Amino acid sequence: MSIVDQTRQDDILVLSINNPPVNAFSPGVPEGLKAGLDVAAADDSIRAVVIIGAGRTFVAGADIKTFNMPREQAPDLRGTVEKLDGFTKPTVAAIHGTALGGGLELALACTYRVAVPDAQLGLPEVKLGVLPGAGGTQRLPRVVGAAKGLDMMLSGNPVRATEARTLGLVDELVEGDLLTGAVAFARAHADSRPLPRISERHVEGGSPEVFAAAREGIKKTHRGQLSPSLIIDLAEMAATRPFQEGWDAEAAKFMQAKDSPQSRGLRHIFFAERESAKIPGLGKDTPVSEIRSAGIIGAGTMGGGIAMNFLNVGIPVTIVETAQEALDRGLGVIRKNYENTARKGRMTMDDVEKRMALLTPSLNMEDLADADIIIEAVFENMDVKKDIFTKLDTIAKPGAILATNTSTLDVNEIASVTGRPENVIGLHFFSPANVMKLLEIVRADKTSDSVLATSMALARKIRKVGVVVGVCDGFVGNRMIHRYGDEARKIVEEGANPQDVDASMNALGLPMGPFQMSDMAGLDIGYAIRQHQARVRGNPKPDGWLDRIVELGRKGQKTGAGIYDYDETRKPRPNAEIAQLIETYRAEKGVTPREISQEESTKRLAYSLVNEGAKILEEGIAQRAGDIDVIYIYGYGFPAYRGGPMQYASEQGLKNVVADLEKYGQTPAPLLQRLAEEGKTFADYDAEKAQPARA
Ligand code: 3H9
Repeated sequence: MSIVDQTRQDDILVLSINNPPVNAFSPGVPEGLKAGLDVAAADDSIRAVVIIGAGRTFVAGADIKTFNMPREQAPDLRGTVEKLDGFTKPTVAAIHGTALGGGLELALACTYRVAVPDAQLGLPEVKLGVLPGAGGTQRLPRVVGAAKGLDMMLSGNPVRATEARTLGLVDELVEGDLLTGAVAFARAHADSRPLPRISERHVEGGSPEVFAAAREGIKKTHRGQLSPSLIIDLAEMAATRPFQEGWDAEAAKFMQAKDSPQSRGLRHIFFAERESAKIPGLGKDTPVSEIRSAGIIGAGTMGGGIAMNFLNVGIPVTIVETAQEALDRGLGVIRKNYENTARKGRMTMDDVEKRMALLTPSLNMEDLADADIIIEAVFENMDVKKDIFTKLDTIAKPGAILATNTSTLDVNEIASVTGRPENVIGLHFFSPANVMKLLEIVRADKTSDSVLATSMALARKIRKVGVVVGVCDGFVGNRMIHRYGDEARKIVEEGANPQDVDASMNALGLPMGPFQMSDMAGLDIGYAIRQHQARVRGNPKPDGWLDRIVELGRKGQKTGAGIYDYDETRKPRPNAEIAQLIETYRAEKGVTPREISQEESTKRLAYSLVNEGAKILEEGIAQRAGDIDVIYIYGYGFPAYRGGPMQYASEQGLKNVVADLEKYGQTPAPLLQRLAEEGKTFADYDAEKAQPARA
């Protein structure tokens, strides 16, 4: 079978695109389609053409891997679309699976579109920092109107074929075999003339107000991003200018967006996320067990949030506490969370009850004897955790996965108290655990491949992005964030105020700076860690300016006051007494405060993450730099359009990063230094590492 297969069904030519896994528009596809159209044009006995995808889907878009190719070598999607639009016989796109991006643009250039009811149609380019570049910005609004077109292109979310039919995007739904239905449709319309062409239509509802509202909207939804504003400009052209003008402008703006660091960052994350699901050395035949029931120990904020993930996908949960009151409180919070969601219209009260019915409260750990997985989510104390795992070892059925939600403690030590360390793993959820998409999957020394593979599959099932990490203090995310916190406190010590430090990270696109984040997480946690580490290392009691704030009883948002003051709106307000406390602290330490620019603050903070990340990579705690980026985007709010901290550093040039680290008194990690000297990026490092594994 060639990449575009031609078959005849009497008077209809069927062009079947066969480019697994998702029939992306890769080299060979445009050539195949154009050749098929030439055959159809030259043969009078062919009355119409059907274009269909082989396998599981129609075309899921341009091949993103070809975005780095020189323009002349990239697959000619626009040329194919132009040829289709000017074609003199009817063409029918037959859609199943997904018609996304360039795939939908291809379909929009056909005369007609038919689809199976559960097909998805959309223009998700904005999620890759680009814009529909093969006529989508000009054709979609001409079919669905200005407002809906903008909504689809700015959200990037697809619509189901049933909705697409109502919108006029699909001409007919095919209930039975798609190819049979599409051929019948093509035959029925083979002689209909003139051929309807979307490029000849007008945009409905394209008033200046609609575009002004869209421009206002993206300030909130896509702050700091390039491609959404280009999309609006082009949709406005579709409404106000001749087709050809919009079509030409689209080509130029597509290139502008594609060549931006933002698009490189988003494309990097698209592939890094998929790569993070792959574990080198873990064979495809590694047995994966089905998780049919879960046990959770601890009904606090974390335990409750974790339970919700299971309930949401229909897995029954037994949740264990030591006291009835704590159990009641935990269940109450879960119910309230669901009821709030129902109030917002995102689930029905019936759904709430169904989920709650899957939840069994218990005061007895013995009730976990049948659970396929047991997750411990009690407070961070090694002795308590060891005690729980010792008991679990006698209670859990053979083969059950025993997981700890520790965020810092040594999973090997926890596993060592059981007689089955191969079944023990760390599953580090991020707070709020029912919302945050990240799951750090901590592979301990003796964790079996099967337990690891089952945990990865479970992550997917409960709709998390699972990333495998190794055992060390804080694993990947928190180990890096500790260095970042240290640097943030140092910058204040040297002269900046906390709000300027936070603003320097907001400027990079993080919704919260380091101090806003620690106020939210609770300052007492970091305080306890610093005290503990000092004790362990035999150091004097820590007495930083932040420790002094905590000692005033200001523990962050939960006490209404931390580094900032808070009211019910939870908006941080700087406090004059805190400013004074910091000043006094500097004076005591003999520090003469100096002006610190936003640029310096941003660099020092971002690069402290990167430097620790490089050490983590060298130690093999993270498998790839891309994994670290995925962790930071899904767990810490690092903006996806920067591609994560490691990709951001690569964009800045690792030579420059090393020079800046040295300038600001940090010692660059050896790996960072090596890559900088060799003129490489972290992506090069990942590729280097992947090479022997694939060979
Ligand atoms: C575009 O079209 C620009 C045009 O407007 C203008 C051009 C001039 N390219 O996600 P999965 C790979 S922009 C290359 O795990 P699922 C993916 O990496 C594009 N590769 O499966 C993975 O590889 P591997 C607009 C692609 O079933 C494998 O396919 N389109 C592409 O969970 C399976 O993917 C989009 O943005 C691609 N376009 O989800 C759609 N797509 O196995 C992006 C996938 O080696 N794609 N791969 O890891 C998706 O949203 C999902 O992949 C899809 C399937 C929903 C299709």
